[in-house]
Amino acid sequence: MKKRIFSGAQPTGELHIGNYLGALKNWVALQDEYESFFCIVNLHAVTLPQKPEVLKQKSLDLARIYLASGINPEKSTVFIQSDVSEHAELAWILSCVARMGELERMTQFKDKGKGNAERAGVGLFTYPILMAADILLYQTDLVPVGQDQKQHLELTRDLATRFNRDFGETFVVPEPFIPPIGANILSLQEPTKKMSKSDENANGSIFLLDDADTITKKFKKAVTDSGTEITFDESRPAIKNLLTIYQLMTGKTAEECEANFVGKGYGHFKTETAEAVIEFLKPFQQRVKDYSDEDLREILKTGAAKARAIARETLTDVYAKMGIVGAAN
Ligand code: AQP
Repeated sequence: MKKRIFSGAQPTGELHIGNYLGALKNWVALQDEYESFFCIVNLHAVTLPQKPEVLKQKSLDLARIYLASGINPEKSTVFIQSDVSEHAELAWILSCVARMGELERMTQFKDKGKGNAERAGVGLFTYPILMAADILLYQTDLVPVGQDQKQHLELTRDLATRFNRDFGETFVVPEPFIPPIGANILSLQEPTKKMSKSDENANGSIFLLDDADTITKKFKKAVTDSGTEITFDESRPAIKNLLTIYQLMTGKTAEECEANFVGKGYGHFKTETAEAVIEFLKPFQQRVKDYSDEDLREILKTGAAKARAIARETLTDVYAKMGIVGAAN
């Protein structure tokens, strides 16, 4: 039997090359080896305010991005989170297993709640519990994510272990898969923080659907460090970030990348990196046009049916172990 992977992205804003390099690229690479579940996590999206019509369309658009990235619906199960209500049910159960103190330590809540816990939504606070439910429902072995999700994964493991200890062996305790390169692509404008969909400064992110002109302009405006050398130097995060993007887009080794820019200036480096990104995104942007909303709905319906069957099996086991048995069954 193949081992399982589960991962997802929120249908909020525009996906950027950080999402692709940190997550989607690895999903595509792993889907042959693993039984794969890729979810569009629209219940996570509403932890921050969303416009209903936009959220609806974005959910379909994200499915389109998954497929254009190379997710094959014949091999992988692609579905929308809200189509499988077991996610919300298990999240409730796990919220009775999690501790306040554990959630208070989550740095993403501190960032997204802007340090104002009084005003932040409760859903934003319990977001990692819903994420744990997403993963544990499918008895997931491996979770391919970017660096920013590592802490949430650790909480997922803790909740699974605690539940197994208290109620008997129920959940597979999942392992994270965080790529050695590309797990934390930084903003082009503020290279101390990650590239982000919700960044107010759009120049910080290269979106997967940006046109060539926009990409060129964003790289031209990218912040650099002092000095002139173009090397993978930890102490110069802006240059290291641009070089990492160049490396992942061209498939060159680190040595080849550094050698390529010996004696060249930042202007040349930015132009060549922009060109590499534009070239890389060209076929992807073409493939995005291949799927109609109708095609996507069919794929998502099939995916949800398959996901639901597995999710229900896990939840039935959880309820039985906890003695949650209604009069109807
Ligand atoms: N900058 C990044 N570098 C590498 N990986 C990243 N991921 C996100 N940002 C980077 C990974 O992309 C996957 C899907 O992310 P998400 O939709 O759950 O959104 P997020 O993690 O909250 O980050 P975003 O895309 O920047 O959105 P906002 O602005 O809403 O926070 C995840 O595996 C994530 O690790």
